[in-house]
Amino acid sequence: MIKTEVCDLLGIEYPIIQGGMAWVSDAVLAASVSNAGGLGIIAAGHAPAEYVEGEIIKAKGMTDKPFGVNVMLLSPFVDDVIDVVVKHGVRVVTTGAGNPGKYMDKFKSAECKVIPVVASVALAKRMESIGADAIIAEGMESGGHIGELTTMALVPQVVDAIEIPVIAAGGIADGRGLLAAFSLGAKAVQIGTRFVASIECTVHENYKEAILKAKDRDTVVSGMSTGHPVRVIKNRFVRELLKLEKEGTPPEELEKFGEGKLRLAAREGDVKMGSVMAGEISGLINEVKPVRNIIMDMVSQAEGILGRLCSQMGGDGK
Ligand code: TUI
Repeated sequence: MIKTEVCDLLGIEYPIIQGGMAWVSDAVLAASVSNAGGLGIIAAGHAPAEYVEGEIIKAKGMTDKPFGVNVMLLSPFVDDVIDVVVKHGVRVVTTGAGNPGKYMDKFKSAECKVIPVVASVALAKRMESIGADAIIAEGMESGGHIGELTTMALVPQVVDAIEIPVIAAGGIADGRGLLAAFSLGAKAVQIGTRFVASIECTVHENYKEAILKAKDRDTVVSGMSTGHPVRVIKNRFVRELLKLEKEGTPPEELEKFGEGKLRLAAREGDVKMGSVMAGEISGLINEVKPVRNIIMDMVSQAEGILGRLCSQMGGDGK
């Protein structure tokens, strides 16, 4: 029942796109999401092009359904990553942490759909004008690198400013969030944190545990002073980082302190001294579930709410 133009655009069954999370969104998670009817995404993060190429090949062996790659524009390997994406005929690219304008022609001539993540109306308009196929409007409830506006404020303003479909991201983990996103005018949602706490996600068990344990106020934003705000679950690492920031430590030193910390948490399971990037919605997530159940539960909860709302309004929803 919940089908939108984004499903047709991307050739997927449900309007649910998996977030491209560095060190988390690998071929296994992406193929699981695609096989369950959403759009799986492999995250390039800061990884070299050879890693991304390996994951693309692996995902092709695990699913016949479409999947995408998230290109993190701050990566030193961004040009090589894009060459690999184009070479392997990846159908969809999402971009993060910057303006993908200079790569647009390359994607377009490879018939690759481009869906930039934006945190402002201005960038959404610019992306539409240079040929983006859809836009992900990501609120600051999200984990990882974030903008300044909340999903509730950002999404309807982006929806009103552009014609192409808008995908809502940030703070969405169940059917209530999915339906709320539709109410704001979004045609799909991007889901990150909820998919980390899935059976198929290959991240270290300690990382999943940290999300399950987190309560409503357990995430914090570091990097406000350096212009690279990042939302993480509170731990010793971020307390030390925030202390250094408060003391006026130069940005290069702060960057050095943060280097390798996401990998440390996600792959090695050091959730005390690592960077546990996760969204504000972590407090809502209490169970590790199969990807398929996450998607089906979201869809059926949204349909149930919609049905009840319609009957409250006089039987046929009119
Ligand atoms: O990219 C993300 N989230 C991320 S990337 C990442 S990798 C990382 N690893 C270690 C340390 C720090 C980061 C972790 N999380 N989300 C997409 C996103 N893009 N959110 C916000 C934006 C954004 C912000 C400003 C996009 C464009 C923008 O402006 C660019 C411009 O030129 O106007």
